[in-house]
Amino acid sequence: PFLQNVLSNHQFLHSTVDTQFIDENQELFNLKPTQNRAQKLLHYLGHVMVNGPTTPIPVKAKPSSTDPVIPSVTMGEPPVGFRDVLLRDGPEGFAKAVRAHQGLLLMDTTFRDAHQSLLATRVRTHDLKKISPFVSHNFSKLFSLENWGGATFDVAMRFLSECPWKRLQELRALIPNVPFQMLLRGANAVGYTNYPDNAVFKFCEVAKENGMDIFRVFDSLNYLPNMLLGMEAAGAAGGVVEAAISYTGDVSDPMRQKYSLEYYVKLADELVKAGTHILCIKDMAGLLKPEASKLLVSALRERFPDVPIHVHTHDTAGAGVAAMLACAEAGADVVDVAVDSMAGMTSQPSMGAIVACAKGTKLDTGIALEKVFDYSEYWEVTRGLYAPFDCTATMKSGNADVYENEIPGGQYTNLHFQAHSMGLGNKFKEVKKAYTEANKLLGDLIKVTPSSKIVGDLAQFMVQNDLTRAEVEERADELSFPLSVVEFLQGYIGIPHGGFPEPFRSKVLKSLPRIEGRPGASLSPMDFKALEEGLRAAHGDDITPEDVMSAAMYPKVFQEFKEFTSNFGPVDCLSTRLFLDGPKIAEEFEVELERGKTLHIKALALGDLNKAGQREVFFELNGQLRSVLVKDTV
Ligand code: 3PY
Ligand code: ZN
Repeated sequence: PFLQNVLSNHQFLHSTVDTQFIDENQELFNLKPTQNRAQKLLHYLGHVMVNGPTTPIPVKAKPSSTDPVIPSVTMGEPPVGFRDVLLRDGPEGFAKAVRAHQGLLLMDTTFRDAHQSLLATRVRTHDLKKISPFVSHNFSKLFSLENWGGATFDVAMRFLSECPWKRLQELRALIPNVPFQMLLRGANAVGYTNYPDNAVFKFCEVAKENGMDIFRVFDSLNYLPNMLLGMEAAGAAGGVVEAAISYTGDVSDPMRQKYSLEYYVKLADELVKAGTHILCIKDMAGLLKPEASKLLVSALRERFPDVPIHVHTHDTAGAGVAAMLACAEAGADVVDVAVDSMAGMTSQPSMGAIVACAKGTKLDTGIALEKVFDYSEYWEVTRGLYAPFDCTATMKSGNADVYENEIPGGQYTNLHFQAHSMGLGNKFKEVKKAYTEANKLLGDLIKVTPSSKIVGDLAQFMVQNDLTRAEVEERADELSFPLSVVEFLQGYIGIPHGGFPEPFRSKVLKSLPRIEGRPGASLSPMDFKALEEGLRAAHGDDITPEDVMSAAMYPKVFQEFKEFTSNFGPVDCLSTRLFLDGPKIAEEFEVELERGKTLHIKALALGDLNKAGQREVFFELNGQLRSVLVKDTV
């Protein structure tokens, strides 16, 4: 780099060089690390060896040292699957085929919601890719594979330093026959707040182009105008629209009137009228008991004989298998499961259990149980690599208290982690109680991202300040509430069923402005051209339309992700153990940068701390000695 600096120096090129040249041109010493991918990866590995993991680790456990065995796959093309039907007959034809199918269909959530709920969304593309050919060859009977959306988009860039679009492209290439499904947070797309309408439309368009098939669209308040916007965006992109009614309360309890059977049926009417291809009940907290399943699904089945019904749940209380079988009995076409070793607790119910229970009945899934065992074994060992994020480090079981606090699966584990990281395991009970109270304060909401975060923020505020519901209500005009709570009351994410809680809202907001109607309607469109130009100026010319969408959704996270990879290279090529923990001294390993380009690396030694607070880390790279200097920040 020094020589390059000299050779590109204006004075050096255009004048006689004398001995003062170097003294006068100190910028020659701005030595940037070389642009070589291998050297950048050594820099990353050296950094992890000296300073530990770059991603926040919630529990002390280390990644397991056992490597997963990839089950063998037969040669040749995978069998025909529902994606072939979709490509041939379009979304309407696909919906008809689903409805006409005999037996129960499954969506596998292992690639998305299961690890979002159990492993803090940390599963990397590296491990998803390895098992993808097996899924394609042995699970061609799946209705879909959920592998994108929800929190995966944000976490991929923020914590895994990998591109979420590349995940989609790579999985698509490996699994051509099973439809891919994503979770779209309606007008919030894959974020936590409403985006301008054109951003939601463009997002769906680019997602579809990159291989997404089915868009499960929900709104965290079941606010119809937001849902319709998301449905329109997914439909305009050519995707299968699966409008999802978020479920809360208990339709089998006559005492719970706010979210009654009539409420859900009326909402379903609107979604079917708006042309949804598939109707989904999204039970994000796992509250749908078998009796409620029977009531709700049979009411919808009777009213919409031609619309496929798809049910999502979480197994937090442990009743997930029973509930999904009850849904199927009552006429649901598809239910959500995760492979056994990634199922249960706050994740989805077990695939193996449902496949086994349905076998030989009219609900037979046609899936071979032995293949489920192999799939599960891969995930059992792979899950060990994510031990630092595994909720089972502290949480030992599900809990039927979810029927009371109604905390969604993913948030349940998050709050549990948070309570434990405060050093007080028994604080969790208090947080859950406060969550129940905070929900009542806010008027008994549908709770799912982002409304669930608002309730969680208020709960934490109450715990931290030792406030009861009555005290919060009484002192609402003087307390300084979390911003998310204030913005919710201003109408930033839409209008809740039954309206905002009064007089609480007026006391909190005083003269603050209120948004009337759908929030996105008053946001000016996003200027994609300007955004793209800004990105090119900041990061160079290889900005893709996918990068523009990443920046549109998460501007700061995207910028940090680009900076990270420009320093540390393609860390997504590293195995998960190396990514999280770095190599041990004397460890030899290979890193495949791309097909046919593999690095052979050996970690040799870690130098002593020098005067500048750095350590030199020595490697052998393809037989040659290399070293990197790393600042020791520990
Ligand atoms: C998400 O929005 O990420 C969810 O999983 C909601 O259930
Ligand atoms: Zn879920």
